[in-house]
Amino acid sequence: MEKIFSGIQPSGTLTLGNYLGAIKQFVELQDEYECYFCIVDEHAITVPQDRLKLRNNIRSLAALYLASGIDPEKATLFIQSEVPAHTQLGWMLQSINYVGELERMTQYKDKSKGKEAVSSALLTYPSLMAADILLYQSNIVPVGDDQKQHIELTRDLAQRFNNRYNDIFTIPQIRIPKVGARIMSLQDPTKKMSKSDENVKAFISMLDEPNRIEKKMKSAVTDSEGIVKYDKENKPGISNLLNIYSSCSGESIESLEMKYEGKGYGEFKQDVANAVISLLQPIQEKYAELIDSDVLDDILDQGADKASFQANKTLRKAKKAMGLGRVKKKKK
Ligand code: ATP
Ligand code: LTN
Repeated sequence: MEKIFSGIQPSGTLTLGNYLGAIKQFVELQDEYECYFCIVDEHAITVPQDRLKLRNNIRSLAALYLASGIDPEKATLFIQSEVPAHTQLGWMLQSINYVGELERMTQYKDKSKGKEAVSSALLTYPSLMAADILLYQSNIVPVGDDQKQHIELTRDLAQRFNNRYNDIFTIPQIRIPKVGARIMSLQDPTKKMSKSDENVKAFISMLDEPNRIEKKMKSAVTDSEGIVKYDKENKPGISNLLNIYSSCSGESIESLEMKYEGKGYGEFKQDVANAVISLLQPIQEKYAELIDSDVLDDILDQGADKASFQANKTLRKAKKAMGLGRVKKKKK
């Protein structure tokens, strides 16, 4: 069975962008592939985090994965820092990852821009991400559009390692959803919707209450033309809302354009809000049942065991290929 790996950072409450770009496809894929879904807490600490908030975000992310439909009978759900092989292979991959290629990563450029203290982990983040993926011999990595560059680097690193040492790693392929791959900020539709955005009006959290969702939709930036039409260049706000509506409801963008012909933005925005609310409500109900349950801990414990077993197999091979550690002498 082909393998899948993907991760989400516990750097805030998940947004509608995370759901439509990532989790929604994870749920669809778990029936056909051996899946590993990870809460990448070691990636989150590449920028400063408050320790109590981080703890809460980790647990909340685990509950949201499950509430969205990840089935622990089918997929392995675990926390990155509970499987030490990730940082171990991450370090080894740093030794073949060039500073020049790391400095070219747009995520690094964006997150370090204008900051006085930039951690070295923010720069070497892609080596750890490559380790995440390669440890499980993943064939496919489902992610949103923003992660393309990191996956390309992962492929380069796997090939470099295989050529230089031994053929250990499977070369993974990226999988980007056809709709919903890049949900934009509601306040600046030229920027992606991000859970760590300082302006809370810019994103819809998966845990936002219905009236909050309505308010955020109403204040979403659009244009003054008054025509509901998909045109990414000239109407980025409306195009983003159409994309959200289509991803939530399953209706095509063309049929939505027809439905709103001659109608104003007010009615359109209200309907987008309703589509988002009906998508999120059942997830929020399940989340409320899960968040304080001990079932969650059992699932994460089992997930860490299963993941460690697979990850350690690959780690042993990679260490041997690089010449790390020792070969024990046979006892006489
Ligand atoms: P941060 O704001 O902390 O950088 P983020 O919200 O960008 O986080 P990640 O944890 O980095 O989210 O990403 C988790 C997954 O969600 C990735 O597969 C990513 O591609 C996807 N994703 C993130 N934002 C969006 C978005 N706006 N549209 C579609 N997919 C997204
Ligand atoms: N870098 C990703 C999160 C991430 C990931 C991964 C995604 C860490 N490790 C492995 C896919 C596979 C992000 O910032 N969205």
